[in-house]
Amino acid sequence: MGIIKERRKLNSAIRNAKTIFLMAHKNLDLDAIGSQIGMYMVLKRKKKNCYIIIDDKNHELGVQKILRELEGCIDIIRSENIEEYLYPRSSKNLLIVLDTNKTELVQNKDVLNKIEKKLVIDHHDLGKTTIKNATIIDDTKTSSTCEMITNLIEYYDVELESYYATILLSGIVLDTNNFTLNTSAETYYSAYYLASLGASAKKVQYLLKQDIEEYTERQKLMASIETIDGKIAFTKSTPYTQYRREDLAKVADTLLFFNNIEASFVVGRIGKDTIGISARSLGNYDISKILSKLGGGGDQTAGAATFEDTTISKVEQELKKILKEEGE
Ligand SMILES: [Mn+2]
Repeated sequence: MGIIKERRKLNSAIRNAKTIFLMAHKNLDLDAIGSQIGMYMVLKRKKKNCYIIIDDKNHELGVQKILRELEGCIDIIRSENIEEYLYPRSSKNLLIVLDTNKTELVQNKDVLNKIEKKLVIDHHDLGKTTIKNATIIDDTKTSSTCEMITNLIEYYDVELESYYATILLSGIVLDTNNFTLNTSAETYYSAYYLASLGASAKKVQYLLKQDIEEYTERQKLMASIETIDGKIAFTKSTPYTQYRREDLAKVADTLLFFNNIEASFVVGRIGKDTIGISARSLGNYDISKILSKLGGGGDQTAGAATFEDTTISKVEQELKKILKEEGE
């Protein structure tokens, strides 16, 4: 309930704002879009002018379904048109950044300069690139940004249609991998609260449904898992298949489910000349420390790195060298 303790920060940020923009990270997922939509509902109830900024051109299936189903119900704008929506007095505009606190990860960095007053609501670790000059509500003990927003909805007794409750629940289900990661009693309580508002578990499963071809491609990565010191799971793709970053991340998530595995690293091609690593840990391995040695980043439990003009096997060698040093 960290966000409730810090509600004064939230209230003082929104009190004087006439127009509020909500922006999340690039490659929206259900926690990002869910927290934006939930926050939109909280702010509408407070009679604020409110816009959701989305620049992504492609969306994952669940996000795509939500945006299609909510077409016309919420005001979504692209960042390039933001000038049309800004309140004339610049001090009356507020930007709320959700589900990330990192400058380089937001939908569009320029927006950070166009709006002076900023509030970050997030559950990831802070770091060197955390957005500057912003009020920050960051609760790393919470499963998801959707859980934080659910706390607000309950606290302010916001009337929420069941469909919106379902969207928030889907964000929690996604970020906890079906209540298996980062799940506390409060996470279950939030799920209970959303269910009491009519959230549908069946509809959540519909939003989380995967594309069968993408699933098959990811399974290929599961065919060549090796373990390092019995605790680290490693896998890599063939040079010929191109994956999306989130596919590598999903495989890294899955690898943590195996007995004794404490950390996972997945290497694959993510662009014509780009190789990516996605990594996860249960907490005993510091992913950000390991990946920063390769020019990547993240936090204790999750991170990624990107390499240009190299090969999968070279990246594999470099990574394994660092893992060996860490293990010594
Ligand atoms: Mn999240």
